[in-house]
Amino acid sequence: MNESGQVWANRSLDREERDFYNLTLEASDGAVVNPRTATAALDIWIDDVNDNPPRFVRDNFTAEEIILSQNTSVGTYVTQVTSTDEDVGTNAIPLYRIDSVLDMHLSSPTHLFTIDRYTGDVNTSSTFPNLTEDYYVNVTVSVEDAMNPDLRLDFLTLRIVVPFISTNRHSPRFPQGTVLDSSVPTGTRRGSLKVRS
Ligand SMILES: [Ca+2]
Ligand SMILES: [Ca+2]
Repeated sequence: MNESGQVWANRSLDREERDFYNLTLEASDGAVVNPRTATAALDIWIDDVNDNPPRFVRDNFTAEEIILSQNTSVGTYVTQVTSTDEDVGTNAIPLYRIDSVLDMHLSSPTHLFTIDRYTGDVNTSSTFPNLTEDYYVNVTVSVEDAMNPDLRLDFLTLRIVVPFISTNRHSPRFPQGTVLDSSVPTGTRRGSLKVRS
């Protein structure tokens, strides 16, 4: 503070570090003998600057696979991605997008999933193709700062697995030449009969 009462910051202030200061100001008449003083309180709140990008919360996704049924219908909820932003208010609004989709055949079935830009909800938007083996697809989503798209994007890859389940279309049958005889002698030991399906 200078002699005219103007208050200055000695260094840059960061709301994320500290958002409130309570200063006590003292004025003196400068008398050598019996100086008279007065005090006043000054509260200072630090406004936020949008200087932090949103970052994905990764705890649930770093190592886990999301397993979906082969018969999953269109519009099925898959998961919700979330993020944090050290800023506050409108400076902390995230926008989500699907950045890329890549399956095990190195094709890009972008039609399979959608993401809600505001909530981060991921849903299916198509049925899965007919499978002959387990199907793996990586869905990479991105998040950006809604009010400052120049800030760095963050990315998160969801690993989705659709297990192949064989349809059981054949009834079991006995091997050719098997003779079925219901007249089993008393005392015959319990055994087993192999069938093929
Ligand atoms: Ca800030
Ligand atoms: Ca921000």
